[in-house]
Amino acid sequence: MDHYSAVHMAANAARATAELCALGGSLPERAAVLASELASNVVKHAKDGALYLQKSPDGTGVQIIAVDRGPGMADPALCMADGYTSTGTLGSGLGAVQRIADELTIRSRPGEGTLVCARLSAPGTRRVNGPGLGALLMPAQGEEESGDHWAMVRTEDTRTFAVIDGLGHGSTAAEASRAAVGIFLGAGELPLPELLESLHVGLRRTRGAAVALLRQRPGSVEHCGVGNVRVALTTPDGTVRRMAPRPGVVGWNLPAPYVERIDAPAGSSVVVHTDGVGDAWARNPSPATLRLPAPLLAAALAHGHRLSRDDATVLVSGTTKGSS
Ligand SMILES: [Mn+2]
Repeated sequence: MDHYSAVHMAANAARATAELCALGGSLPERAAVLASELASNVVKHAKDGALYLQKSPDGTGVQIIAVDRGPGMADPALCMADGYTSTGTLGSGLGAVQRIADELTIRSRPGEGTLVCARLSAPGTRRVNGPGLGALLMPAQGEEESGDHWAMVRTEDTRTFAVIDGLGHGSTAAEASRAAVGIFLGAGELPLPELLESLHVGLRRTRGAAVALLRQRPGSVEHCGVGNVRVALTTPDGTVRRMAPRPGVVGWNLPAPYVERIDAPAGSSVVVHTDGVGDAWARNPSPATLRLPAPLLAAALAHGHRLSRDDATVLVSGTTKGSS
């Protein structure tokens, strides 16, 4: 695709996504400008680049993620000053992106590429994403609808997540995972084993699903999962600790729910993904990858390890000292 049509398509898709996310006024147009600036950088300078346009994790707006393996920027802050041009024009346009976005997270490494997450929120919405929450959901190639879903219930210092992979893919899988989200949102403060039992009862008439439930508090994380949704805790010093689910299918055969609770040091992140993302990343990840802010770690895993024949969801929730 030529440069002009790729950028044009990105702008149109961003405008449409913003409208779907119920953003009004000038926001769809601002989303279009964000997407065209980011797409333009990817098309001009990068290889293996992509733009992901989705609802922000807290549902208050739209997020635009740009991923590439291009030349990278030595100094993203400098590139944001309008008028700055590096060799070529990599980074020009980022000044506009910074002015327009409500929240902007960028990491770039010369020779490796650039990750950008720009978010726009509806006016007056309490922004709860923060850089501490990242999520990407991608339907299998050729499917309109994802059979994966995820949801979050928050209280003051606790985040509870459900990540659901409806069996198979397409609309019947989506039916199971949507039902699970509905039940979860109404019961998200229950102890995790009871929550899993409720999901099991509620999914009996569906195809069933793999489900990971996580409860994240300052200093700790609990996991209760059945079926193949992968969960790991990553720390800034480069360790990855996996938390194992029980085999089974929620809605069909539920093993006795088992809760694993582990300490989560400050700066660690909970990483959850369905099997539409390969788990090879967890074997030998670079420390630079594990230090990425949550929205960008989600993007790097989703873009770099996606298996396009299945629905794919990646959720990353960071921890900060004493806060959620
Ligand atoms: Mn799957």
